Amino acid sequence: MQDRTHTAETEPGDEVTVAGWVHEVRDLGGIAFLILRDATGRIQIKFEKDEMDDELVETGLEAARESVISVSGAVEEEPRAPTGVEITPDSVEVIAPADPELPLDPSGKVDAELPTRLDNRTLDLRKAEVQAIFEIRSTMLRAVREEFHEVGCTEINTPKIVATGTEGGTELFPITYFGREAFMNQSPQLFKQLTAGSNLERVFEIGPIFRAEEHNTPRHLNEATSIDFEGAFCDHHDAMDVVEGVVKAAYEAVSEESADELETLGLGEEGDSEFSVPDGEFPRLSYEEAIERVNATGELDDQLVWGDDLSTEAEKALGSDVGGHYFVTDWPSEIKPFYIMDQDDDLSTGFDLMHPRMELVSGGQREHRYENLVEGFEQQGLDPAQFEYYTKMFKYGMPPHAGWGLGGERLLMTMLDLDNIREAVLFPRDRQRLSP
Ligand code: ATP
Ligand code: AMO
Repeated sequence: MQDRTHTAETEPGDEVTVAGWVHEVRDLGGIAFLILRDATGRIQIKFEKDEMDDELVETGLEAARESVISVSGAVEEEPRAPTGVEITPDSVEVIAPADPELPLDPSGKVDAELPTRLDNRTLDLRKAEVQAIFEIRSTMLRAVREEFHEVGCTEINTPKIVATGTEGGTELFPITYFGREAFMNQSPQLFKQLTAGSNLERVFEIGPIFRAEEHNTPRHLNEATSIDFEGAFCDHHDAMDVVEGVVKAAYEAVSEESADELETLGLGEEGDSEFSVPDGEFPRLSYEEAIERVNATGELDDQLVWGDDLSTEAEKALGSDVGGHYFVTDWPSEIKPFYIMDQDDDLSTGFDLMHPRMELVSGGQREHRYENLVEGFEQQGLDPAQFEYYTKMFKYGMPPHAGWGLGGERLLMTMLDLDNIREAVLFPRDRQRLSP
C-alpha cells in the first residue's frame, strides 16, 4: 500500500497519494468521475477512458461504493469539479473492497430510520451531518474541560463499580462483584464530595453514569455522560455561577470553532439558524415563582401545588414562557436528595438548570454537618450504616461545599436541536439496545 501523502484538502500542482472511501462513481461514457471521501472532505478523480490504461480505469470504476482505495496522481485545477480541483490518477489501489449490498446509504440519498443507523453506526458516521455532531461533541467537551481548568478545578476519575446507589433505589443496575452484590454507578455524587473535602477542593469529572430507567424516551439513556462539578467553600450560588460559565463556554467554542459543522447541520449563518450563543445572565426563578408562572400559562390541566415536581408538561410550558436557559432555585426540601443542604424546614439549596426543552442540570449546596447528614439518610429510608465509607469522612473536617451534574448528551442535543438523545451518542444504550 502506498502511504497517504495528502488528505482531500489538496492544492493544484501537488503530486499526491490520497486514500479514503469511494463516495460515488459517475460514468458518463468517455469520461468518468470517482468522488473519494475522507475525514476532511471529498475530491474528484477523473478517468478519461481513451487516454488511460484500461486496467487503471477498470480498478477505479469497478470499486464498489464505500470501498477504501488509494489514488496517486497530479492535482489540477478544475472549476467544474465539486471542490474546484481534481486528480488525474497514475495508479489506483483497492485497499478494502466493500460489499455492494450496503445496509445503509452513507451518501444520504436514501433515508434510514434511527435503529438502522445505530445498527450500522460506522456507515452512518460517514455522513457529513452525523460526523458533524461528533466533531461538535468533541469541541464542546474540550471547551468544558478548559473552562473547568480556568476556574481552578482538577479533573478526577471515580469508580463506576460501586457498593451503593445515591439517586433513589429503583434505578440501579446490579452486577456481581466476586460473589458480592455491586452496582454500576448512577452518579459520582458521593465520590466527588469525598474528593472536594480534601486539599483538591475544586474537582470535575466527565464520565459515564448508569441508570436503569424503565421508560423509553427521546431524552433518557441508560448510559449517559455526566459532567460533574464539586467545590469546597462554595455555596449553591457559586455552583450556579460555575455551571452558567461552563454552558456558555461550550456554546461559544462551538460557535467559534465549529462553523463548518454547524453549516452542515443547517444551523449556520446560511441555515435556519437555530444555533445561538445564550446571551445575558440565566434568570434564577425560585421554585415558588416557577410554579406560579406555570399555572399562569394555563397550559396544564391540573394546577401545580407546593411540593409537586415539575412534570415534563410543566417544564415545556415554563420553557416556552421564559424562552431561554433558566435556573429553578429554592426547591422544597422534601423532593431533594439527602445530600442537599436545607435552608430552613421547608426550603433546600437545590437548584436545576433548565433549557426550554428539558432539564440539563441538578445541583445544590451539600449537607456537610455529620449529624444532619446521618439524620437525612434516615429520613429518606436509607441505612446510614451502608454509607459509612462516605459519612465517616464528614467527621474529620468536611468543609461547606456545593456542586452539580450536567447531562453531556442533553447539553449537545439541546444545543444542536437534535430530536433524539440517541443521536448525541456514538453507541447508545437504551432498553432495547445492548450492541453495538
Ligand atoms: P469537456 O470537453 O467539456 O471537458 P469531455 O468531452 O471531456 O468534456 P464529456 O463526456 O463531454 O467529456 O463530459 C460529460 C459531462 O462532464 C459534461 O457535462 C462536462 O461538462 C462534464 N465534465 C467534463 N469534465 C469535467 C470535470 N473535470 N469535472 C466536472 N465535470 C466535468
Ligand atoms: P440528576 O439525577 O438530576 O442529578 O442528574 C444530573 C443530570 O444528568 C442528566 N441525566 C441523564 N441524561 C440522560 N439520560 C439519563 N438517564 C439521565 N439521568 C440524568 C440530566 C440531569 O439533569 N448527583 C446529582 C447531581 C449533583 O447534585 O451534583 C445527579 O445525579 O441532564
